[in-house]
Amino acid sequence: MSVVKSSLSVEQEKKLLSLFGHVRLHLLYKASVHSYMHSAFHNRCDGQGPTVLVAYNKAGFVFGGYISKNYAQTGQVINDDKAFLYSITDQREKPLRVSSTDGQYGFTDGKNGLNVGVLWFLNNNTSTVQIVAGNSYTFEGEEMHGNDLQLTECEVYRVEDCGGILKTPWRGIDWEGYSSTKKRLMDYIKNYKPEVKSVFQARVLLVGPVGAGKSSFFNSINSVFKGHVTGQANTGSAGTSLTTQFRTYSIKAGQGGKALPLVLCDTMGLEEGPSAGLDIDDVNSILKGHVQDRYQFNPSMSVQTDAVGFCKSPSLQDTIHCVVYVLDACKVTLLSAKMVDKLAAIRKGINKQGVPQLVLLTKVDEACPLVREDLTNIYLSHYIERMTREVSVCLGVSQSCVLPVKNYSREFELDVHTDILLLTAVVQMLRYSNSYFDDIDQAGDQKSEWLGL
Ligand SMILES: Nc1nc2c(ncn2[C@@H]2O[C@H](COP(=O)(O)OP(=O)(O)OP(=O)(O)O)[C@@H](O)[C@H]2O)c(=O)[nH]1
Ligand SMILES: [Mg+2]
Repeated sequence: MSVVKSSLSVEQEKKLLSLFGHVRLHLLYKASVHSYMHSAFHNRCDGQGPTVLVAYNKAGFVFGGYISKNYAQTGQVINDDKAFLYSITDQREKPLRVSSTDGQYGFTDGKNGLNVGVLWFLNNNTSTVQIVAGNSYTFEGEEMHGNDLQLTECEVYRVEDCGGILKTPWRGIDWEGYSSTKKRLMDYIKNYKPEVKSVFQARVLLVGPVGAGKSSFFNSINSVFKGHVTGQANTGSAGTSLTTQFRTYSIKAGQGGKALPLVLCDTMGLEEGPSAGLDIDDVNSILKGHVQDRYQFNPSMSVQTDAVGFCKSPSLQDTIHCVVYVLDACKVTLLSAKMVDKLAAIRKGINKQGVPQLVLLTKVDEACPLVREDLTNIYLSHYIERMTREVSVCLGVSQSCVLPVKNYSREFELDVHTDILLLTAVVQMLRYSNSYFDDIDQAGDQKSEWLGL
């Protein structure tokens, strides 16, 4: 699975977004990857609801059209009074926006690409924009595209409405006294003691699709306790999992400080295919403590009992005390049926072992423009609230188990609001680990049998 990336620069994206309310853009189609063929475009863009076409030319113009209705290849002229053409250049501070002078004529829903007003993109399966007769959009060619109709790239994005700001937060947090909140959360973590004598550190397993932000979460927590942004675990974007070893990360409370009573276990990412990425048997072996630090996963084979790094007789300290599903908030609505089934099967196995489970919803900054502007909007964001609800339904956990966070990804310096969300998530992980220890305490000697140790 290759990663298709937007060609919009940060500045261009900002200008494009300024044409809408609170929306996020999801890239559906890119000509340099999927070709200029109509069929490639329609396969990816039909039935997707509101979309915006983004065309690029050598003259430096980014221009195209927004339509608020589905492409469906009806061959009809569609009444769309929200449709518009736009143009962005480095020279212009604000985008040019041209609405239809006649709402009756929004765009033509043909089989041969997209025709908004006089601009016909992908006509004849080529990168040349055709000018066709029609006067419902009025503009100067020089202003719209610099009279350069040869495209260097063409993309289509689904435009997703994020909703606005809620009147009351959907979850409470003390942003006001933020420095004392951060200290209180850090102290809780430093002073936490597992409720079972033989265990010194709660072991929390991070599982989730490739690129969801598992390794970044460890880096982020490590950064908070180090006092500056660090990148011990490799992170990034690749088609398959960047993390191929099982890693158990201990975190020190400051430079030269004591190890925290927490171990974050980072795994290879989950993939859709049956014999790709981490699988259900791997998760079971990890849960029971058989897999040691730096075990090298083989994506096409489950954990091998005779491999280096396989522990035959694990102790309670080696087992997993809390599982955290890590999911990208931007991709919640795009989780494939195969991935949902895989997660459900993993969850079933974990339920059997009685290990508490939480969900970490990452990349909230990318998912909601209001949160990107100001992280303290997180519990006021309609969109993030909706995503936490959707995730809870999808995985069958309660909404209170879903923890939205922003990992450190491109920053050099710490930010106190980012830290508070990250630390809040860790505190929940420790509390949930405690409920596992409570169960063990109550079960007494039966515990080994339960765990199958
Ligand atoms: N903006 C933003 N980017 C993030 C966030 N979390 C992770 N990223 C970025 O997402 C990409 C993937 O993150 P990783 O931490 O490598 O993901 P992973 O789950 O460990 O992926 P694999 O090891 O490949 O399974 C990286 O480029 C990160 O910088 C976040 O909260 N916000
Ligand atoms: Mg990773």
